[in-house]
Amino acid sequence: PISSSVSDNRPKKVLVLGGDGFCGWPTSLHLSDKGHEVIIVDNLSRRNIDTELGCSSLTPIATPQVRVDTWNKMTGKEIRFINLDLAADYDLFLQLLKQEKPDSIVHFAEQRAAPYSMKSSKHKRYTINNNVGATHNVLAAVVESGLDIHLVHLGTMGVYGYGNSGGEIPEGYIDVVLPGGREKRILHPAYPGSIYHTTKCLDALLFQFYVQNDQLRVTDLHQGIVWGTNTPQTARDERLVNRFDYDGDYGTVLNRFLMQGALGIPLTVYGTGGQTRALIHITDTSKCIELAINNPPKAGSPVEILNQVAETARVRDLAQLVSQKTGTPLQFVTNPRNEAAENPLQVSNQKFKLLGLDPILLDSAEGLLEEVKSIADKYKDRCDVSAVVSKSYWNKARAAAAGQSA
Ligand code: NAD
Ligand code: USQ
Repeated sequence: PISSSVSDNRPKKVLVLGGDGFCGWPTSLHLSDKGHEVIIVDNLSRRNIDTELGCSSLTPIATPQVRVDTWNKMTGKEIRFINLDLAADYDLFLQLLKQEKPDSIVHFAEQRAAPYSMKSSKHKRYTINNNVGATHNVLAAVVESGLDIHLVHLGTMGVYGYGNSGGEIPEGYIDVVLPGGREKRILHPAYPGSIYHTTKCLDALLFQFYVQNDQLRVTDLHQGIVWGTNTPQTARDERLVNRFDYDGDYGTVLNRFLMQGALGIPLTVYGTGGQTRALIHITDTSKCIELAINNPPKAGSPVEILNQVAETARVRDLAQLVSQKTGTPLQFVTNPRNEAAENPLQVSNQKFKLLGLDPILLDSAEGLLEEVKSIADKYKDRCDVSAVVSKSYWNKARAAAAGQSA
């Protein structure tokens, strides 16, 4: 185990909050496959946002009921699905905890797109209220239940910010000397780049408070950008297929480029493409979550923070990689976001490595890159090309530069 955690490989009862989403669904199947009892809690807000935006997953995802039924019949295991809004249905969630007494909660259930969070005041307010509200409800309910439940939360690399140069980003904390000479270990300063990323910084403060005040056991995973679609479990049946977001709000960079490459749409590099970001494949996301639930922090220890990343890469290098594979050219577009045009990024991922993760790296992921491209090719008739361009601007100046109104 890592310094402040204990190794506990027993099968567990796990609530997967947001278990219908891109990361949550494959993780639910992975945990079930490994012998854990899984209960998915999700209010299907992501599917409703697709309706709001007039787009949908490139892959035809089955309803949660069909997904769960297919898995249960195929494997003889039992995943349950509960439709509940974590930001609104506090009493129902508390009742669920008391009834099910889970060992662990994996919390994916937040509005996770930075561009969506920046669309308008309405979207900013929704993202803050939903994400911070859901996280706080989960924490308050764990305390009120009186149960010793380990909470594993999906945070983001974006809490550290991308404006800094030099030095490896540590896992969550830095040692400082305070005015007066006192030495202290503090949370790494937060430099969020969007309202969405800001919610993850606010979450981190809530965790710090509840761990200190109520001795909750909390693990916060600062995850990089996830790429890929299927995992060994979701590939087992068409009805288990994972979602594939490609639109300007929810599509993340490498999956977007692979999809654009497969369809011959010029690869939309924002600005100079000098932004460096952390990446991880969806199969490794699922593995990391199991490692986290099997290595909970000891009671009384600070929030356990791990960087859930495989490697870092520069956006224009990712575009070039995909361009070489597909022959689709790059298209440099005015950056709709307010972010550093160029940034270096070095990140420690020592803790997951110590726990045994051997992450998938792009250099040796030829087959997996091909797989995403072939999925995009298979479902290309479902693509709405008009949804590819990002229509979210960080501020009025950005919108004006792109010739749009914010
Ligand atoms: P997603 O939108 O596909 O899944 C989130 C799920 O949570 C959805 O199914 C949604 O319906 C549900 N949800 C949202 N608010 C809810 C609420 N109030 N009550 C109940 N359910 C609710 O997102 P994802 O890509 O699977 O990301 C999952 C988590 O991982 C997020 O917290 C995100 O911030 C984090 N993360 C994602 C990435 C990535 O690249 N996708 C990278 C780093 C971190
Ligand atoms: N980008 C392009 N072209 C595109 C799309 C994106 O150049 O077509 C650039 C963006 O400007 C940005 C970078 O690629 O510099 C990454 O953008 P992204 O949309 O892939 O990722 P981001 O907005 O940071 O958000 C995603 C997830 C979020 C998660 C975060 C992890 O949606 O939930 O928290 O990745 S991280 O980036 O490490 O903070």
